[in-house]
Amino acid sequence: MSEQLRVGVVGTGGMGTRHASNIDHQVGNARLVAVMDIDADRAASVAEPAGATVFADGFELIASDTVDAVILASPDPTHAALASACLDHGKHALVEKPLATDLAGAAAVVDAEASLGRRLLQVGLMRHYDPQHVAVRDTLRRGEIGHPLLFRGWHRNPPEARPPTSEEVLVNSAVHDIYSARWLLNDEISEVFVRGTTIHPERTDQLDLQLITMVMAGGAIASVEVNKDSGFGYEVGVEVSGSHGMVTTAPHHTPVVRQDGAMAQTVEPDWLARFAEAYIIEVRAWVASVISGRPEGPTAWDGYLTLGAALAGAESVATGAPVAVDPPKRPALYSGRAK
Ligand code: ISE
Repeated sequence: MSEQLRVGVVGTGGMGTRHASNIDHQVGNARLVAVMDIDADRAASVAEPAGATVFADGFELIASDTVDAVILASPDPTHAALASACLDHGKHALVEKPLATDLAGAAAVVDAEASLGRRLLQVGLMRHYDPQHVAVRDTLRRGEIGHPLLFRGWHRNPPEARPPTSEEVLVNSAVHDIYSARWLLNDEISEVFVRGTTIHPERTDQLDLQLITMVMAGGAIASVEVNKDSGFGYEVGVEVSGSHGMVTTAPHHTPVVRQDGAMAQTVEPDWLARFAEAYIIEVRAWVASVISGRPEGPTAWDGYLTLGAALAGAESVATGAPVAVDPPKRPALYSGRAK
């Protein structure tokens, strides 16, 4: 490996562009050497400032011996095949969530990595690096509020150009909250129940405001509100009630202005603004872990389990009933939980 980790980015939508820019400007021991996007002009505009090479094909970028490690930020349905290709080439990858869009795809990635016997993949569940979430985790791990009993999450989004299906709300968005519940409660999900409603009456089959309730194996309970068209911007937070108190993420990063008999605070417009710091911390930690050979952060197994719970949620939407989650045994490779 060269002195600086040579990173290639596949997919230059909002997220891939942010990762590429963070590699280029925020990480001293890495540089952006390759970029691929289905839109060649978009790829060129991201590659050009860094002097990176544009590839026409993601698999070619992964195979190239000019690339040490890869960030996968292409559309969700492409993640599993590209992650598998990284494993085939023995390359580390930061794979944006979800790991796959179907459970068989996620299982194939996990099986391939487990049979390699070493962790090459980290999944981009970036709340793991968000200082506000980390502060909640630290409070919980210090035992300050006793043992955790109830997790509450809220995840309110700006509208998207193409409104998501009910399943996409779970697989693309709620996977973050499912990960947060597992990570912060330090437990696994045993049951999922989802009720949804629609913000726009014409979209009767698209439940874009969902209330997800989960039962954890150890008996704690969790609820998450996912709203895909909040009408006011972006907002994510968590709150945990324990046997001796409660901990809540601090509110928005923006200042509160008092003026003319009113108090106002700007709401962040989207996740790129809200989690800007977390994305930098995440990519720095990923680069450091690749260089040191000590993997960290959310694993492919986390990607598999969060997707499994999200798909159980989709089944619950379809059947109107709670759905039990019963994952296979944790492979030995993933024996230590992400802290
Ligand atoms: C998006 O893909 C993300 O990952 C954001 O963090 C999330 O808030 C949003 O709902 C997703 O669509």
